[in-house]
Amino acid sequence: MFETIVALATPPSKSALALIRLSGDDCFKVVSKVFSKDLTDVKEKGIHYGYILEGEKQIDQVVLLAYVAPHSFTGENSVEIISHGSMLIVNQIIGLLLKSGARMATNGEFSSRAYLNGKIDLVQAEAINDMINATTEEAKDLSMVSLLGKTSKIFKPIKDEIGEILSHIEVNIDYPEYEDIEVTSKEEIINKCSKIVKDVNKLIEQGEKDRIYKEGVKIAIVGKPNVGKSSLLNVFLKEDKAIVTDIAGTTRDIVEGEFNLSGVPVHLYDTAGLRESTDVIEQIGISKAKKVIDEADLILFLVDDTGFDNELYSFIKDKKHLVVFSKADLISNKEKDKIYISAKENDISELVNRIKEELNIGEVTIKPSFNNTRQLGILKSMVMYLEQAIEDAKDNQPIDLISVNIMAAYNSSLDLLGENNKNDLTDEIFSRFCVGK
Ligand SMILES: Nc1nc2c(ncn2[C@@H]2O[C@H](COP(=O)(O)OP(=O)(O)OP(=O)(O)O)[C@@H](O)[C@H]2O)c(=O)[nH]1
Ligand SMILES: [Mg+2]
Repeated sequence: MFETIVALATPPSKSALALIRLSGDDCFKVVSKVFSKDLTDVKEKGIHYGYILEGEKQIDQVVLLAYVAPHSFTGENSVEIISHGSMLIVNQIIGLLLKSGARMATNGEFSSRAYLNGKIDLVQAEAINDMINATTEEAKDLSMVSLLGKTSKIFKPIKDEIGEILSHIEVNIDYPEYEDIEVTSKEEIINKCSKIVKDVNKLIEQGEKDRIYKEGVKIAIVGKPNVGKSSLLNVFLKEDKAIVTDIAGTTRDIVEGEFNLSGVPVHLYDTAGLRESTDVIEQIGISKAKKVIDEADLILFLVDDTGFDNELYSFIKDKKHLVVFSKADLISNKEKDKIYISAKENDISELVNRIKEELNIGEVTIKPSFNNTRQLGILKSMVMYLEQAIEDAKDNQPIDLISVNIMAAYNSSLDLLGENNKNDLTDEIFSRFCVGK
């Protein structure tokens, strides 16, 4: 039996309307204590118009949606109250519901209940959070595919195939006297596992490609003072975010911005020009720049007509980078194959193309994919277990030893969709959700 939980599902600020949701077995009882209509015996879903009451006093005029278990998002009795969107009203209503027996929901608790009640699997639950956090249409579309259950669906045959191999192995272990079966089984194990490894590797490849649409990439602009780093950031962001002057050492702190590069959310960092400095503030800026360099997926190493600094370059050359020649409007003899930009003339098209090449950003095809760290980690461990099983089978190891790794792969496949015992790991996943979702 689940307690009745309550949370505001809309942003906690002034708006035309607000949506407060509740879920739990006693949900209708709790709500009836503060609503002008008695909903205790509600038998079917419906829309109710009325008042939230504190004793006799009308607190707000509301519309209330009642969902009867199991036909709700969580699979439990649920209510959505649409009130006027003043935080004063919202707090009053939630306060009354808490007094009537509800408790505040924790982050993601509604989704967690939907998962625990078997309404959605773990991949679908993760997709809900991804949908909410998506900043590009592509990221949102990829999440939608998983939310619809299509990603989980393409994985089910793989899970079933592993289960089937395991059941065959059990026959061998239970009836070892039939040697013939064992011989064919080992060959079969190798063939079947190899096919599954191939299928899972395809999923990994697809997921790795799609991952950047969801997670985004970090790009840092690095170089000597005054080479035009901040000017470049401003062109990318299409706003004058960073201060630009002709004084070397203008940027001290990291200036950050985000933009959409063909569907990939790019987190861009403008850094303090790197040089030996006795200025304490500048020194701090430079050490912050070094940290950003460490964490970046790609570095744009900016060079202007004052020349290429080998010492600085050696600092970034082992990281993924592009050498970019700035202030192209001042350069008359451009060399082939070099990347030129002019912030002054708003011309960064060549650089944009090279960034896309470097980060493998092309046209995204929206299809089912497992593209977050957890999912890809599980798929990779499945491959590892199955490859070990194949190797053991080739070495003619005893069948029960081979089965240990196949069993581990099977367990991983259950973890992927969250079909294994629902554990601490799932708590961790839901804790990243918003309250009210
Ligand atoms: N002609 C020309 N000048 C540019 C261009 N980009 C930047 N500048 C000039 O170069 C100077 C330095 O530009 P910033 O963008 O502040 O350079 P920075 O690398 O951020 O400098 P620090 O923050 O001091 O490290 C300014 O006077 C800019 O107007 C360009 O494309 N063409
Ligand atoms: Mg700057």
